[in-house]
Amino acid sequence: MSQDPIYPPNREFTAKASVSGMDAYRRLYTEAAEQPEEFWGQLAGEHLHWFQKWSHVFEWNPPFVKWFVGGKTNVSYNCLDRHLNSPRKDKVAILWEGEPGDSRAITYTELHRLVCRFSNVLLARGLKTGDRAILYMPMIPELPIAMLACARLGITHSVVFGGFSSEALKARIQDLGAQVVITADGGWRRAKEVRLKDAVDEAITGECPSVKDVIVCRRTGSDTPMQPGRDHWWHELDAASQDHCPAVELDSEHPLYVLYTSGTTGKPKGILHTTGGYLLHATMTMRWVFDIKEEDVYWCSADIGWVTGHSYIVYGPLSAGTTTVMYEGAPDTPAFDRWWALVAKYKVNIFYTSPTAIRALIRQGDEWPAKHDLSSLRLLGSVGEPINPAAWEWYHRVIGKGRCPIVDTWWQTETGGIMIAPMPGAVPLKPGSATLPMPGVLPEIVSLEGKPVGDDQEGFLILKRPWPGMLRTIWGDPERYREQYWSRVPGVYFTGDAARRDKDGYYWILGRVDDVMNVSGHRLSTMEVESALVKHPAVAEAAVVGKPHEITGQAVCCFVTLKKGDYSHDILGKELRQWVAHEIGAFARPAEIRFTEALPKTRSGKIMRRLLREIVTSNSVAGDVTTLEDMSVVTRLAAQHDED
Ligand code: 7RM
Repeated sequence: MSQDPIYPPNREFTAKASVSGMDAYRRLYTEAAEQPEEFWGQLAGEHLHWFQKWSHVFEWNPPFVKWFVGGKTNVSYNCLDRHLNSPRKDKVAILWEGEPGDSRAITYTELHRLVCRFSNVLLARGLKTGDRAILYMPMIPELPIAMLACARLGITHSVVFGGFSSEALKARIQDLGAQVVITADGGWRRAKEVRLKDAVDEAITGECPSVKDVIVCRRTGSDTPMQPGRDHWWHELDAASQDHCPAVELDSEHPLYVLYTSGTTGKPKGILHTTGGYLLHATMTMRWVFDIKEEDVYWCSADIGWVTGHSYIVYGPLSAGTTTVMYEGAPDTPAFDRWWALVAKYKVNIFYTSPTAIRALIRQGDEWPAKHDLSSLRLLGSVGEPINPAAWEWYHRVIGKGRCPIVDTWWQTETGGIMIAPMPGAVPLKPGSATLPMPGVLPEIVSLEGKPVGDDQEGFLILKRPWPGMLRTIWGDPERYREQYWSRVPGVYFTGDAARRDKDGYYWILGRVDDVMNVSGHRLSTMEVESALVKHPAVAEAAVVGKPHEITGQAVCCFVTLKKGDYSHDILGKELRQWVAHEIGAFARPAEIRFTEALPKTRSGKIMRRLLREIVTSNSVAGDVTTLEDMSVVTRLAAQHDED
């Protein structure tokens, strides 16, 4: 294996960083590992407000954990009220831009007022602590307002991404037993209206007896039928509401939210996060990983419908008193420079996005970012997938102008917050590696028998200790929780990811375990081959799956999209096979290269390798495809196979 390039933190960044230098990182890490009670107890006291102090920092009855046992706090109070007695009261909390170009700057004082008013609306509808709300909304300020109002009252929310169908919405409403659905007439995406209220009507009419009220925010102003008695306009309820609403003193383990995520079966898992531990995890990682400063403008481009938006658009940033940017629409509307225009307009200092988005933008060419002044940026982040070194280098050079560290953050819906990532003023970066664990995170790479593997050996990534933001259970299914996460390797948390650790202790995430191929007895990650392919100048994106093969066990099958240009598929196909063999080894030489216009992706941007695997294996597609962004891609890929 060739020597990995290393980017040490630059001196200017380190000088101002809240954690400076490796010794400071190691001190934090060691303290958290050796004295977790003291470590987390001190941070919780310092960084969060408590109505009542806890009696124990944590209580671990595997696989169930409680953090800050007996403590009373409130997430909404921590994100809002506590900032109002400080200079932050007039600071912008949410800097929002709609896709059509409308915008709002909402200060902490104003956000607090809006959240209190909406909390009173919920109270007036008869909702109370312990009830559940489904939020099915576009990326408008009313979404975090509704989340914070629920949190204020102890109503457990579940945000359902606005791109989910009415069927997926129905399943989530039913599983959660929600009393209220909060939605909007629609939202704007690629200049088209996404009709949300229609989907709600389709989901609940006659099928969701738990739902008593539907609250509808007016966004697009389009014609929206309202069912008398059940449906209410947000602005009409708001007009009868008031500004004052105290935050309820909640138990530290009170259920804050449930977020549904796809598992290996068709039925989505409701991941439960609770109050004190979750908020501490989100707040501390904002500081450690994003090195957040009082004057920073911070932008995470995710959708709030995914966990990244929960922890790093809403709860983490607001708890840390940050100005958080929110953008409603698509990155290519009206043109491919929309994001860069926003960075320049709002003088964004920290930008956090996904490798998939980066690769899509690479494909459009460097002229788009070149049109805008990106000099406000000081830190870049990546999440959601392994970032291939070629995309990392582009992000670093073309967006960060070589000045900005890139924090590659590994975590999951289940972990609640960032788990493995560099502290940018301390940890030297290696493109493609999420680097080192956060304090309190004890990862290991093991075989299926649970034995640690050696340096540079591929294995299963597990976590040996509970952490504050850890999921508490799967909603309504503690057995599935135990079985999914704590039984594969008994007694430890099974991430479902493969990884290796190099001799410097750096973690290299190789992707989901089910994405690992075995070719002639060689373990080979789909990601390794993809990374090799996208290094080729003609390739925009690649997705690789193992195809059953008589002799070698599996053969490498690649789906490739190309950058603009004229290519002979015949010649390029041969060249790419040779290229991969050269980059990784002859055993990795792809059996097949299939050129395609697009890859099937989930709406959060993850390539659906499972679908591709089914296409190469059986040429048909079964199971849950509700998270798929564009089903037509799959139909086309399957059809292409028929022609082969
Ligand atoms: C935050 C989020 C979780 C899965 C996880 C990994 C993959 C996420 C990275 C990554 C390599 C990263 N939650 N993943 N971040 N792989 N490097 N920095 O994405 O629940 O939707 O997905 O995503 O496979 O298990 S998630």
